[in-house]
Amino acid sequence: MADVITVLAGGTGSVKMVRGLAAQESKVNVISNVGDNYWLYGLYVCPDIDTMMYGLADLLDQEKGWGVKKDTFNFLRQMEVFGEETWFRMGDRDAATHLIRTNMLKNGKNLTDITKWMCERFAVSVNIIPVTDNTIETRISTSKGEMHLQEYWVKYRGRDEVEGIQYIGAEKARPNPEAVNAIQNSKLVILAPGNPLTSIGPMLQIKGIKKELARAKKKVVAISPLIGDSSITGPAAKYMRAAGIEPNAYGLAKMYSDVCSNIVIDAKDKTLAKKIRSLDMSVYETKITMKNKAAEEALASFVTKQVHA
Ligand code: FO1
Repeated sequence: MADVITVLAGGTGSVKMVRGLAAQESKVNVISNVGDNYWLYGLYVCPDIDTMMYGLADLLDQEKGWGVKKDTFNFLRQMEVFGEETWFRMGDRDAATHLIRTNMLKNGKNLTDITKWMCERFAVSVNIIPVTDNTIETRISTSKGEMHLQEYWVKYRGRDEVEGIQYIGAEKARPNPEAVNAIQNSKLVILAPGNPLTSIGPMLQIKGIKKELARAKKKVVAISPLIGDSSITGPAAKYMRAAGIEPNAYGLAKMYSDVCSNIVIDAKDKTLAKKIRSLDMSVYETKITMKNKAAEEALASFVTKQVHA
């Protein structure tokens, strides 16, 4: 099998994982979540694609985990003058990405080709593939009603109890043929340490993707984004509880057990290993937090060298 690695990705943990892999592997594909894409001011924002692109181009605001570093917010300030809502902090340079993407979409290009073109402009050599060119929208139900993920998480700061998660459009979405090819032609497929419900979950709802992963299960490895019953960053544990999934590495393994035969968990979670093995999964233990570049590369190297897919 070709020496290619494919990562299903969404969010900042995924960026760290991919950066670590790209530092040592010659060919890395990223299949990106599109469920949190969001229309704002007539612009199409693709947070997971952009965070990955900026992260690999060394443009990412590392502190926030999204947006362009040292960006300015003049456009947003002017939108406020015009009476628009400004809870979604779109920076000026970031806005250029959304504007050009939206124009290209209006001119008939698809998200796959636009992303490829943008990666070239940003000199990103990792191949970022949107999981589908169709629309999927992750929506969150709360006691206050149901809303887009960005509204729940950014506008209302994830305050309310989550009652349910829906992936509108996922059922009918066609898998990106490039994503299917990438899964088939890789020696290893990694489910990145992203939120299992809102970053990786929407992609697993696409039948063609789930089927392809299930077929390739032996070479699929998930990296846990949790230590104990908490997420390393973000609200993964909260969404897992809401979906009735045990918020720990075992719950994650069970959720992924149809599509994955290997899981990397934190050494602190080693007491869960036996229970996870009962799901017919191989368990690998190491340090999964990635606080700096050395830690990103160490985890990537552990995964590529230790996981016997
Ligand atoms: N997250 C926030 O918490 N606040 C923001 O104002 C915000 C703006 C933003 C702009 C562009 C972009 O690509 C991402 C942005 N994010 C923001 C992150 C985003 O809401 C989510 O964290 C991701 O969708 C989760 O993967």
